Amino acid sequence: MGFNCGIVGLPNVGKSTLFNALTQTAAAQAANYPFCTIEPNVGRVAVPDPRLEALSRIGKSQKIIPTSLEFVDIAGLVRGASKGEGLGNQFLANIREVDAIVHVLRCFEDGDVTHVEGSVDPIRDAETVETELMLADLDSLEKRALGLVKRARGGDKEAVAQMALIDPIKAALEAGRPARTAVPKGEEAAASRLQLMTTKPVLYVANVEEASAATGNAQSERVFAKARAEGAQAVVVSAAIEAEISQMPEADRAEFLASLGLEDSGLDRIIRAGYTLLGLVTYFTVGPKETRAWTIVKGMKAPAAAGVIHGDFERGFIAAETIAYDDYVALGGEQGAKEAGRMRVEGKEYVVKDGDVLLFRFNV
Ligand SMILES: Nc1nc2c(ncn2[C@@H]2O[C@H](COP(=O)(O)OP(=O)(O)O)[C@@H](O)[C@H]2O)c(=O)[nH]1
Ligand SMILES: [Mg+2]
Repeated sequence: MGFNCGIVGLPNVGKSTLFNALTQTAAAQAANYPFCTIEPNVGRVAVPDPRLEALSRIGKSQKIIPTSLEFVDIAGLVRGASKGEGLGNQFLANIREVDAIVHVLRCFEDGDVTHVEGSVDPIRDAETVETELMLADLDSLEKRALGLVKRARGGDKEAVAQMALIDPIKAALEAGRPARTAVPKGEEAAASRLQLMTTKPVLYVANVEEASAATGNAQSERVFAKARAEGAQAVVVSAAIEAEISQMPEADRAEFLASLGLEDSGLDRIIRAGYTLLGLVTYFTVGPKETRAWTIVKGMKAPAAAGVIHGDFERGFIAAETIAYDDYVALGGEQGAKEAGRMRVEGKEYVVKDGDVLLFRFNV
């Protein structure tokens, strides 16, 4: 499954610094994991998950294969992009293709790094970017509505239904609110087919100076307040520090992070937040060869989850032997869980939960 996050923001806010840190970390892992930079601006990175270590120790697996997430470094947007300024249309086309938006906001002061708007103000910057996205969405909805209105008048039921979805979204955009605020519950899938940018989930990344990496600063506080007001996620990072960490041997990282008062790297937090933002959850398979994490969409049933491994597993699905992560660890693995009656045999209607350790029975 190809889920991805587009890194978006004004020029010079630290997007490429973050992207490069992400892919360098991935490159350093490449000896162990099949991750890589797919194109110069597209990279696939491992989703850090400490549960893998614990499972592989118990299962005595030879190796660990984490699941992964794709990031796209999208060229900087400038005011007027929706009217074709800067890389305008190309930029917008790139954003339409991603599943979620990682919006980088400059919260660091640095006289040597030019700010396109002349001063550091992440809220103004966020609004500049959002305005361009909303204008472009409005433009594309208006074009879509033109054709639909005719069909709706002719009694086309599907067109009528689409208009009913589009009208309130258009009204929201005209009032300066993102499309996501006007999507009725249960209509998310239909709305996503409209290919709008402001329906996509957003993670704000407040890029602060090195000294504020652990605490954040006054500007990042404002970003968090904005995120809270919107029900969005936000993380504080220092892209400069992340770039430094990504060059370090794995063994030195924990100490360096601790010396800065950090528990984990900002990149790890971004990757995990991106994963959650996309509504993704993880299940595991554990065996002597490998302990592996698999990505599914929250709410997926067992046969579809099996299909992520192989189509045959889905077609010939019989059952899923299921052990919850906590049980697997507490009871010392499969055998212990079985003896304690904590291994369940789940059928076709079972909704797979985050952390399930699964073994599929299938027949083709
Ligand atoms: N001091 C400082 N400079 C940064 C930080 N993040 C990025 N920069 C600098 O800002 C400039 C633009 O960064 P870049 O990642 O290319 O921005 P992009 O245009 O958003 O891709 C570069 O000179 C970076 O070194 C940071 O956290 N602190
Ligand atoms: Mg860049």
